[in-house]
Amino acid sequence: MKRIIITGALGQIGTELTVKLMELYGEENVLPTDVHKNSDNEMITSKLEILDVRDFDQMDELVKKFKPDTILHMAALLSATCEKDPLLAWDINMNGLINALEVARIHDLKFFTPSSIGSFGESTPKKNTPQTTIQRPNTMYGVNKVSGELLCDYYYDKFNVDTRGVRFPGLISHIKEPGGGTTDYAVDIYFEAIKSGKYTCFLEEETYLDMMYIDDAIDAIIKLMEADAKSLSTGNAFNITAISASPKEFTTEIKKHIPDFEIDYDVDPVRQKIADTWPEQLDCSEAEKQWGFAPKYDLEKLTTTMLTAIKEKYKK
Ligand code: AKB
Repeated sequence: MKRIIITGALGQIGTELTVKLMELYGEENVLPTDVHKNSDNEMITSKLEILDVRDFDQMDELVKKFKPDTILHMAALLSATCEKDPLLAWDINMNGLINALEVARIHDLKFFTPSSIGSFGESTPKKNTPQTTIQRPNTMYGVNKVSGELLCDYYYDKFNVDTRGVRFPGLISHIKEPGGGTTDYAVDIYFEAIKSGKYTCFLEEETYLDMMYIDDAIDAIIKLMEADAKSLSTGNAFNITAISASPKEFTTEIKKHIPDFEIDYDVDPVRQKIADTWPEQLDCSEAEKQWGFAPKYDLEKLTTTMLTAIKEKYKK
């Protein structure tokens, strides 16, 4: 990657990814885009171009002007939001994706887009979930993610577009909060632990899901995009994860820092139903073997990092 355009640059992943890319590749070589400009991150907003990913002409125009060699397509609605408005989810997630793939085909760009643990379903093996396995999700988000994986494979086979991607677990960050995801509790719990010392969780205490700290997620994107194509059997939809944990385990870890921290449960049936169809622990051996995926944060290190950073934020 030398010159990069990003969609969804103000989203949960996009915000930190854009900053990291600007540091690594130079601010002048990164073009952040999003559908709005509401952020206090000057580094991003000063360069940001407004782009609705459903508008192919607008995307094509920006690519013609900026002349990137890579597009990182991050703009998407998350799982719980998709269930509220499935047609809007299809419109943004699928039409946005095919537009990004088309500009990649026409302008010969390297391409990245994230899939998710949401691409799996009830009939998928829950533990040690293989790289290639049953994918029959029953959520609109899952349908979008599986379709997206197939579309990326299609563009790779049919048009030789260098499409790459990973299946992300729940991502945890203290800089930008997620919006509308099923795994969002794993971010909220840290903020509430610092703000009020208690948290009401919307998933059941024994619900295990894959999770990862945002720095590991961003390293994974960059590592995969920089990997030699010859070492990859497929570029798409690699399983990756760092932590498999439940709300109860997050609580135990937080209590080591804040012994009086309290949790109770008010389960949201929509998000619980989604979580119950997702795996508990992905097998990441293909990502490890093919491009050296190696996350650095376990639950202990993640918890110390999150609590320290959030405490600092609220001191100001
Ligand atoms: C969500 O919960 O929707 C996302 C995801 C796991 O894809 N964080």
